[in-house]
Amino acid sequence: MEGEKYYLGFDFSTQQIKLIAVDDNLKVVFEGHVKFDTDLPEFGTSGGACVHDDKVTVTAPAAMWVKALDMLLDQMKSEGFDFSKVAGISGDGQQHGSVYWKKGARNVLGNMQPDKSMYEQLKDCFSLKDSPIWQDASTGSQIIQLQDAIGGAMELARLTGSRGFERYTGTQIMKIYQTNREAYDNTERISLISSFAASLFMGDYAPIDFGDGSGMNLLDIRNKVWASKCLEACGPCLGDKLGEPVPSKTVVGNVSSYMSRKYGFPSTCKVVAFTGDNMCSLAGLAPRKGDIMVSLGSSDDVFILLNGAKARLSGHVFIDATDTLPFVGLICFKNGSLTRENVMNRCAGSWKKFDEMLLKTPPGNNGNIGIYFDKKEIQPVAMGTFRFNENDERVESFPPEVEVRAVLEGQFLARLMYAKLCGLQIGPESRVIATGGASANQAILQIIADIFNTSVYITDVPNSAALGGCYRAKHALMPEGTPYSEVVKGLPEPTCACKHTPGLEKVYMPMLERYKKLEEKVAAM
Ligand code: XUL
Repeated sequence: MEGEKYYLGFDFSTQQIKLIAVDDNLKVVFEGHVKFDTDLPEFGTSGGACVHDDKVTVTAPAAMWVKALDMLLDQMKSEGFDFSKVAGISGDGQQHGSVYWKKGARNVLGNMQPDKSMYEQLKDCFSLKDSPIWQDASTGSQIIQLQDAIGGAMELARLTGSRGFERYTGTQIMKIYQTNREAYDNTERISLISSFAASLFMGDYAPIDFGDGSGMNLLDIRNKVWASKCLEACGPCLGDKLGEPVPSKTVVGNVSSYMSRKYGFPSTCKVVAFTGDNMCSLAGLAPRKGDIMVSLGSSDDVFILLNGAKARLSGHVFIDATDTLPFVGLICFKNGSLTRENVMNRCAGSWKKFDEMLLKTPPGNNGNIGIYFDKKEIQPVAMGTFRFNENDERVESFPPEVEVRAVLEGQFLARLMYAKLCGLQIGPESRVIATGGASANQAILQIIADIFNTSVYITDVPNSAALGGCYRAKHALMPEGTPYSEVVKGLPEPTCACKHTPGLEKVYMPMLERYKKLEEKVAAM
């Protein structure tokens, strides 16, 4: 292809499809989105999802995603986007969700006619109209069955990177096999939402990539093949229905003739494997080795790049989609900003006052430790507020200035403790990169720096998942062996927001040990 080239990144997230197009210098040249609830109200979703009567089954209609992509591409066309410049497409999907293509669907997918929409042609191609998504929590009994078949939760974590989780695809598939045998038998291919999205561009079944494949409890993450014991436990002939998984950097095919004829993509335009939203978002943030990504949102997420995968019952290990290091560790904490905000409202009334009150107590809070789980926490599985004095005795309340420090210190000691359990080693190269709403709060950043004993940087990359899709598309089209860092080298660097206070490790390291014991106590309560 001569002249200017574009790379497209599509983020099939829970609430919308977001698209970003960049040029060869990674400059954003076009953005678009379709929001499911408001742009496609006929599907009746709320936040892109349908919660069933039992409250734990959560699905989204697969046909809605097809219609949304039609709408987005039509919108790009009508706004004059020049599809002929697109050299590569990649993207991501909300993790764990699965799409069930019925027998004969491959044929329809490969022979779509440009005078009709994809929706018209594909809407009846799904053996299960409602795809389970990551918010589903209905597979408790299947988790027990899968873990029993593999030899326990720890063995499942060793093999696949995570113990059984309700949203993980393997047990979702097992549930469909057990409760809707007809749909299972009538399915010729099971895609993840990511590989389903890539399939729409290719006009054929795109393979599942290693990154998103690691969120299924089905992939042997060290040998990068389906774990046969897991497949057997979840459903008959499952390997055939899933197809072979591939590295995330794989060019899975060219765009379909439908895409070229209808929108004017060059027939040589490459489709690069789509991956999970978390891995793609990480690709958009372009971390370097040694970075600890701390996303401070309604939940807090900690991502670390790892050389090896340790088996643990908390957190998740995924295969890295950028090949910067072999693995990515992800630990998700349900009690993030909202919990901090509750304490702020109760004790200070404003963030300004909260910051002032924080200065009234020294780092280490004179030995007081608080654990605040307003919502049922993921690790440990516990709920409630637990306050301990310097003698590790449980107390009913703290003075307000102690409470404001306790919520932050408790939360970030937990983040550090679980990151270490996941394999985090802090060295001279390490830095914390903070993102998300609360990364604007300097006092919070200082506590993170002091607890992690390293500098904290901030970066603001809206739509990092869609951008990660663009960068990954470009990466896959570069000569074999080009490191990902080469693709993203021109991007703005995160800025240093604060340095750690020398000497405070003497306060926080013993406190981390105490926190660990107190949390164990809380988990056993
Ligand atoms: C990760 C997870 C969510 C979804 C939706 O394990 O379930 O982050 O990927 O964003």
